[in-house]
Amino acid sequence: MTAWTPAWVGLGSNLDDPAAHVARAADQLADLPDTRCVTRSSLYASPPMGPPDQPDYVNAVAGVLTTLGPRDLLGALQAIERDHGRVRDGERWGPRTLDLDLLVFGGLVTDETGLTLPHPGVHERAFVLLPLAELAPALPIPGRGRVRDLLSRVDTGKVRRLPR
Ligand code: A4P
Ligand code: MG
Repeated sequence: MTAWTPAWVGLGSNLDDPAAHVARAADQLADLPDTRCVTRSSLYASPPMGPPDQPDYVNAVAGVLTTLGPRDLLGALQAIERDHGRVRDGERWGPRTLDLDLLVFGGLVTDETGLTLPHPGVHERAFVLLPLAELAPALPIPGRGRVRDLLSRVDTGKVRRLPR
C-alpha cells in the first residue's frame, strides 16, 4: 500500500499583489502529482522579517498528504516558485514574488545539504505559527514542541489575519 505522509507548507509573498500569488500557489499545490492539498489557512499580513526597506508580506500555510519524498516535494515547490517569476538575487530575506517553505514533513528531522526539516524558522515565526495554529494547534513540530505552545511564546502583535 502507498504511504501518504502529512506535510505542511508555508507560503509567503511581498511583491506584485502578494495575496494573489499566495492564493494561486495554494491552488497549484492542490494540483501537484501524488499530492492532495487537505487544508489551507486564512491569509495573514505582517511587516518584513529581515531588511525593513521592503513591502509587508502575505503568508499562509497549507496541509498536504503526499506520496512524494521530501526532496521531490521541495523540488515541486521550487518549480511553483519559478512559475511565479521568483528571482533569487542572493539577498537573504529579500523581497520575493513567492516563497514556499517545507515546514514539516511527517516526523522527519534532518539537516542535509539543501534540506533542513523541520524548517529552521517554524518554531519562532509568528507569521508561520498563527496560520498553522488555525489549522493544527496540536501539531508537534519535531524536536520543538506543539504549535499552540510555540505560538504562546512569540509576539503576534504585528500579524493581522486578512478577511477571507
Ligand atoms: N532549504 C533547506 N530546507 C528547506 C525547507 N525545509 N524548505 C533550502 C524550503 N527550503 C529549504 O531558500 C534557500 C535554500 O533553503 C534553498 O536552496 C533550499 O534548498 P531560498 O528560498 O532560496 O532563500 P530564502 O527564502 O531567501 O532564505 P531563507 O533563509 O529560507 O528565508 P526564509 O526563511 O524563507 O524567509 N517576513 C515576513 N513577514 N514573512 C515572510 O514570509 N520570509 C522571509 C524569507 C523573510 N522575511 C519574511 C518572510
Ligand atoms: Mg525560503
